[in-house]
Amino acid sequence: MYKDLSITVIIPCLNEEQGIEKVLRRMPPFVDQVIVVDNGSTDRTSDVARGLGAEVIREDVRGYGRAYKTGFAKATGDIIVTLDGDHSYPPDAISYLIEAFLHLEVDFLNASRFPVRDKRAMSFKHKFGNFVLSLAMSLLFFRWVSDSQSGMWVFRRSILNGMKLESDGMAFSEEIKIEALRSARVRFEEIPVQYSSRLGEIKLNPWRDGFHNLWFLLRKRFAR
Ligand SMILES: Nc1nc2c(ncn2[C@@H]2O[C@H](COP(=O)(O)OP(=O)(O)O)[C@@H](O)[C@H]2O)c(=O)[nH]1
Ligand SMILES: [Mg+2]
Repeated sequence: MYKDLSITVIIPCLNEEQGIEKVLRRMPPFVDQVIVVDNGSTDRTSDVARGLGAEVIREDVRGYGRAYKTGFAKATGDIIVTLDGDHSYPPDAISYLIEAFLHLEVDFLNASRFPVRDKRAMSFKHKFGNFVLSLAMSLLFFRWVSDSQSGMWVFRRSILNGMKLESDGMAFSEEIKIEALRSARVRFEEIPVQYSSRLGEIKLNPWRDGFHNLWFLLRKRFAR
């Protein structure tokens, strides 16, 4: 519990045995429920996560977005916090983010990785791709968002009811922000966190996922 609010943390994982151990060891004690959603990892991700007290959910259909939707269905907290299992987003920042969430009186808080302080954390290609996608999303949805691809969010679980979340893949990250931005009931803000280099192997395919996410934005904006 954090100030009378129950907190659920959800972490999608695909072969993150190294990262998930560090993430879970640094999980703040006030977190009530930690859910790790695994889509068929072939390493020890599930065992490590279970050993460190997380609830491990198995989802047979692959995909970042699919993993989140499965996790949301099992979440019980008033507030949901998300992050990657690769130890690139700081679990130590969870209390800071919840404080900002309460202080700013919002319903969805996006943790922006920019400006990136750790030079090894993100390549120029990734920064550039991110900038293009964030600019496109900002123009299409009339609201400046500096990190449309961030995987760390804090939001009220109740806002999920009004959301139409269709992506099963990496585009899920921008889709949930768009759904938050579009809803008149949902107050949206963004603040920076420190981003560092991931442990283990990257699952994102920059060109494929980058173009797919751009196409997804256009469809989401213009498809009826
Ligand atoms: N459950 C699940 N997790 C995934 C899948 N693809 C990626 N992830 C996890 O989602 C997070 C984001 O992926 P990552 O490779 O770090 O992408 P990046 O942070 O955008 O560079 C990591 O914790 C991955 O392990 C998937 O298909 N299923
Ligand atoms: Mg990552």
